[in-house]
Amino acid sequence: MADPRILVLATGGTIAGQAGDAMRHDYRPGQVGIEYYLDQARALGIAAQFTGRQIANIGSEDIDASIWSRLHSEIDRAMRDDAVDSIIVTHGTDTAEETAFLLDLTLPATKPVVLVGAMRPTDAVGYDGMRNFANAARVAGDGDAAGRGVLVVMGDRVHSARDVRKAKTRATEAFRGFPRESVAIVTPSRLDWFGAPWRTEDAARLKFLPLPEVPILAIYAGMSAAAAARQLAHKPQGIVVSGLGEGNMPEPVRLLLLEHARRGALVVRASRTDEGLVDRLPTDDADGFVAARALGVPKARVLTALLIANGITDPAEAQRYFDER
Ligand code: DAS
Repeated sequence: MADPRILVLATGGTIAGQAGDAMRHDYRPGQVGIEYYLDQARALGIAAQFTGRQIANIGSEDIDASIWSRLHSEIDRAMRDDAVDSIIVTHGTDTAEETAFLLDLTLPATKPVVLVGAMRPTDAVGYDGMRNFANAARVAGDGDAAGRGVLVVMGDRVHSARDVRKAKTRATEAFRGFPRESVAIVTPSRLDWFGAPWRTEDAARLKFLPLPEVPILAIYAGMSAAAAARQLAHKPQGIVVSGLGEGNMPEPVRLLLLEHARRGALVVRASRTDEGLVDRLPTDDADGFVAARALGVPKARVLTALLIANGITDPAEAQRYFDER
């Protein structure tokens, strides 16, 4: 079988970072270009034909709409290009979950799209980027990787874009998944999937459109409605509540959010806790609220903004997108 033809789109991050001193914690993301790891990948003898394109070279804390737009159009085009079998995106880890989920929602699942990063810069003792990249190439080149949407490969695990989040600040196994911890285990020499592809439809679920601002209302013990009102004074089209427990909030804050829902804002109850389903409450129907279900706050915000951009602001219709897997 011919080697897979993999398009690699680089955006920067620690996988392309340098500390200048292997023993120092300090480093700068986005210091080396894409050829750095394509040369290493070729030297390792990874069985793939790589084509590289530098989209950006930033810390992913600086990812923005223009980079997302470039990434989306490059991948959408590659999906239709017979000379490309799969796509790898190298990316910082801080916002990997948002980029992966945004692309997962707005691209077809006909070819593998694998996002990969690193927790240690290229010149650190124990640099993990090349192992992660070799793992990503193994996943991207696998005949069973299509039909799973965007995947994130970090720390010998393969996560689905919908499940994944960065859960640790510095460990090399920094990423977790919920409700599925991961969908495969991968090393440079082996790949074991935990189940069959689940994205049987090959169309994108939503259109990639400019995203409205959707603030996150972080609830804390003793929060007043006045404090919440000050953060929502600009009357946003959507609000994601980073709620207590299963998306709970003080009653005065709920009454305030009721007013925003009644003026047409899409109000989504998510949770500040690490993991757990936020299910619909009997009061949600009357309040016009949406329950985030398995989505944590950052991805609930991505989906809420994308739904509004696509003109989906009816709570019942929006709920269906949060209920999907
Ligand atoms: N520099 C941060 C980023 O680009 C961290 C990283 O890449 O791991 O997201």
